[in-house]
Amino acid sequence: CFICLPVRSVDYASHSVLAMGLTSLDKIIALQRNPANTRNLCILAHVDHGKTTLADCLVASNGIISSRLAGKLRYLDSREDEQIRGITMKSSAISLHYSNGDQEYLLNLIDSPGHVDFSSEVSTAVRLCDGAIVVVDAVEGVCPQTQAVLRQAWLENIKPVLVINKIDRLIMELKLTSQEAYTHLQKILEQVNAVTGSLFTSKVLEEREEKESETSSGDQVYDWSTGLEEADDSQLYFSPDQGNVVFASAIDGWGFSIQQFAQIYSQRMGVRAEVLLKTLWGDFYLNAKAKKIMKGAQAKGKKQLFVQLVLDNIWSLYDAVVTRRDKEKVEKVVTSLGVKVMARDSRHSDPKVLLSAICSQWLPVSQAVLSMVCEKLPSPLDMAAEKVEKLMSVGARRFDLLPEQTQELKKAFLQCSSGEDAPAIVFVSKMFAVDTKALPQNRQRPLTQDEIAQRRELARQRHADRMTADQTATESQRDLTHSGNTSQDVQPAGLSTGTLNSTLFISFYFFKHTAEEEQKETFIAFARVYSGLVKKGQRVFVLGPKYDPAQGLSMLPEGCSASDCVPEVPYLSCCSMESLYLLMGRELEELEQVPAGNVLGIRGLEECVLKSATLSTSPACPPFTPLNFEATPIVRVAIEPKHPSEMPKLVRGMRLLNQADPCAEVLIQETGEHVLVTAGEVHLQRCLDDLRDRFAKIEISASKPIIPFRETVVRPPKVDMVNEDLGKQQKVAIIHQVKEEVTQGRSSDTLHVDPSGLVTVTIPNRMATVSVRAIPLPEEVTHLLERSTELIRSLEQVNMSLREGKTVDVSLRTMEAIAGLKAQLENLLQGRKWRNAVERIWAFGPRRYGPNFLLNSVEGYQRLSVWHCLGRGDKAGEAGAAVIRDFDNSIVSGFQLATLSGPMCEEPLMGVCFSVERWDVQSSAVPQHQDSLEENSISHEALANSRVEGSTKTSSEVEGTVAGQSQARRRPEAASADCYRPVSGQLIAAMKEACRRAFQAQPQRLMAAMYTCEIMATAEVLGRVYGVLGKREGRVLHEEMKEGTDMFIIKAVLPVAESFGFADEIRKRTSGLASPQLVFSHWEVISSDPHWVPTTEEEYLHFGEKADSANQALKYMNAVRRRKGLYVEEKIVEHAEKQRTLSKNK
Ligand SMILES: Nc1nc2c(ncn2[C@@H]2O[C@H](COP(=O)(O)OP(=O)(O)OP(=O)(O)O)[C@@H](O)[C@H]2O)c(=O)[nH]1
Ligand SMILES: [Mg+2]
Repeated sequence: CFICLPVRSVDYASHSVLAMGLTSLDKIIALQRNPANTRNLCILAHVDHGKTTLADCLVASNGIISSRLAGKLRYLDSREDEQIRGITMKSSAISLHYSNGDQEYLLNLIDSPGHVDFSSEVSTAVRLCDGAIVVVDAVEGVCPQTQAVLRQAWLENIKPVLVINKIDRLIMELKLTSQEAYTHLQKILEQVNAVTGSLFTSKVLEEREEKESETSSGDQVYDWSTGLEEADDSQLYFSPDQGNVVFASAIDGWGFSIQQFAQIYSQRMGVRAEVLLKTLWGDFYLNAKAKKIMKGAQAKGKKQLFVQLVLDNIWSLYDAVVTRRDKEKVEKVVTSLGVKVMARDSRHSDPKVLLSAICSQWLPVSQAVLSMVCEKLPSPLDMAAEKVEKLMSVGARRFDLLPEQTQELKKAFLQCSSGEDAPAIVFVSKMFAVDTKALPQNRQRPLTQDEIAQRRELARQRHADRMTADQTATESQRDLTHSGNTSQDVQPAGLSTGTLNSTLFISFYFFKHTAEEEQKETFIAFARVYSGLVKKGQRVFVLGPKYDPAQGLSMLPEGCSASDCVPEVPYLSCCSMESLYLLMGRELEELEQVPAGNVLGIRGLEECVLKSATLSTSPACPPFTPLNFEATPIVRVAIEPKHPSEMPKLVRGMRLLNQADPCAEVLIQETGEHVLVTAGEVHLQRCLDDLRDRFAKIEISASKPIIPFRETVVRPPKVDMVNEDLGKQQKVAIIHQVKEEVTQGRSSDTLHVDPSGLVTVTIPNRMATVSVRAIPLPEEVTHLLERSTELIRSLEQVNMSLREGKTVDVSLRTMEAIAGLKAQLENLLQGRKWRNAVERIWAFGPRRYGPNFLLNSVEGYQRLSVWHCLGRGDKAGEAGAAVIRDFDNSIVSGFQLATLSGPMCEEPLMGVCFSVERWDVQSSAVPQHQDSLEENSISHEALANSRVEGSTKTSSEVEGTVAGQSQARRRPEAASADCYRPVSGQLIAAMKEACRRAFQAQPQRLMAAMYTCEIMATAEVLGRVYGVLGKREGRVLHEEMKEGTDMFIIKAVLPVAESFGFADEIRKRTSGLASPQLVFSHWEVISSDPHWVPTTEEEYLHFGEKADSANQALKYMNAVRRRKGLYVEEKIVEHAEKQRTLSKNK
């Protein structure tokens, strides 16, 4: 970006920024009542493709900013750091007025950020809209975020239109001819359509599958194209002749759709506009002799109509004005176009000024874009029934199983009525903080005569008070100090009497002032009304994401409203909307009421809404489906105040930050650290700035980013570290060595490790033993489990409800997906080792849904499989050794704990199967009924005692699974029976120990989180990009040249651990030409063994005795251990040969 204006240096008042521009507030209020002419839309694109610049042009069309500044001001980037960095970091809305012919429209426009770190802000914007403008840079074409936003739009069922922006770059930078540019533009359209096409196909196929499974006929013939042919996709694609594409250069202020040119030329050429509309884009040419438009321009080597009639004009204008600066020609053009150019523009030293003065009158981009938006994007009245059902059915619940009253509400959505009897339904997609002083009610405005008089009177009185205070100062000095200490108890001045009056007034003032200081940020909900008319001060129900309308309706009296005193219902609360605002970019305008179909801001919800919520006057309303977030927060840092005494301020600040950001997570780790989790480096920086300047207002220090790792086991390697084939004998030797290490000195009478890696642990009172083996999972299985987290979670929920004897209303689709997962696992787990393994899966972990599993290989022990909800498992399986069944839960808990933090550096495990091969419990260990209660309580304690690294959230989750149902109750008699803890508690610990030892008996590896990134770079800087990637352990996946440009696109993966500062370094090394975006992609095993020591002569020679120079895994492991305060085994320098040689050489 070449124009960055720090906010402070821009004085908006002097640049004629008007809060409402040329449109009055009353006008907007009137327009709000007509949903047919309202459009809620957002601007989506890859980073830097020109969203905010385009928004500027649209905003300027309403006179809110001057059109000279459009594109330079970036009005909607209201934060200082947005202006400095030149990227948008939050989505913000503005309401615009547009008249098209005799129709007047209200456009609620939301500008969104394009940087991946802020993709959650895109989700919040997309949810509130019916349509979107997708912007694509004409040079860069479709980029990763372009695909991501198209997918998001698709998922939310919103309709997109396309703006191909920065066409000027094709002329000035790439220096393409108009013909080449046409081919280039065609390619871009193809790329965009390919993305939508693939989204559409996958949806049709999915629907067909659903239909088939519903009818489920025994048809064996598989016709892959069914559905695709019938489905109507004509509206789906972008094509200039459909009127859903605009070509633009937002920075120069021009843009057009082919409709405009069709109209211009139909008059000039005497051809019907409809004919031109169909032929202006495509392989048509003008046969001058025959005066006909003919097909086949390319074959005949003719210029396409689009090139001849449209592009050539623009190219010659740029040529005359910018390249040749040909005054005469320019004058001719100006007169022929009939535009007015001011003298100062034509004299300006920068020819671009003149250019944009001409173009923005000739082909104003706002006109082209806004008319396309009004014609092509749906109004709130056009909301599809499908979208409504999707919004209303949360998670796995089916729409037709919702209570009848709830299903009725669908009509309210579709009608979008603002009538008195329509229920109010509002969705809040995010909360944002504004400075309290900036709220309209606190804004400074000119004082009226009366107010001035009043103020004068007040000032006079204050002066008189001060005089009396001075007189009594000596007497009341003691009181002053006293009242200073107890200022909190002080009452307002008016309530007290006597000489204390003024001192009290002072301390009251002081108290009030600090309270105000604290409340500097006010939270405003970013929301949309879907039905009804919301009024200022109205009370509504706030429905949490877990609220169940069926439960709510049964518990609340009929016809009850939020203003009544309602009984307590889970996940339901009441709140009043204190103020309603029209969102005008950086300004807010107060409103009395807002009808259905509009975007608005609401004050007064900060107590009941954390980040998003559904509000309604009807308790039958279900909470909306959660927002689709694309990014996973992955960068964690621990935060401390510079001065320890400011801890409370930090805690409060972090709470506010958590509320104000849709994606940031704030948690307190068990170690007591306050941890902030963000989506990436840029996001982290913004959160820290916010914390420092707005929410905590203290100096803070942030730790280095905490990089997550995973621990896993692998199959024994076949080659050694110098790539020599490990002979069978040697291999055995090495394994023995490892075995020895594991067992050395640690093996005791309660622990036995056999050479094959089977670990047997006996509990202290010798009542039970358990034997476990760790087996690496095939890579595809790990990936599958990782991808299916949500599904496994639903599976676990279903199983839980079945165990409790509840019925569950899961959609058919979810059950099918579960069956599909099972089939896929069966498919992947082939071979003797895995025979029947999928049926025998006991549990997933950690947290019951992680990418590891526990396998039941105990002979003669049959238990329900995790798949029993599918109904195919034989119920007879329940019979078996009843003795050990009682302790089933302990084994699972032990496994959960072991997978939550591994032995290498207490990070979670991944891709490990723990197979329980033997498990004996003596029958005398079976508790009496009463004991079982106590046991549970102790197992709870055992869990709490075992220190689990990770957030408190995770450890409490684990506790909840095991001990949630128990109550701590102790019976002294029982304790005397056994000096050890009761068996189930011991078994948890024993199982955890067994898993850890079994893990250590295998070759262990660390797994690193990997980012993928796409870097666009020119040939000259390519080498340097490779250099930076290589230095940071990155790997290039592929490299290709972008057609029609001299740019290379490199796709690479890079460990998260090496990514900090990567984007900056790349930018510096390539002088700003390449700027990568990092997206979390997957986990990858680091091939080096952190426990490796050289064993052969070659290895010794190659790596030296300590062998830690090349061991990246060891470095990572030790760094994590050090951070967690764990023991780090490090050899200190024993022989300082190196230094000696160095000094000799000198
Ligand atoms: N040459 C040219 N540059 C443009 C055009 N439109 C925008 N730009 C420049 O592209 C850069 C990015 O523009 P923005 O409008 O901030 O892009 P954005 O899409 O809002 O970026 P994010 O919000 O950060 O995703 C700025 O330097 C603009 O001046 C255009 O039509 N032509
Ligand atoms: Mg922007």
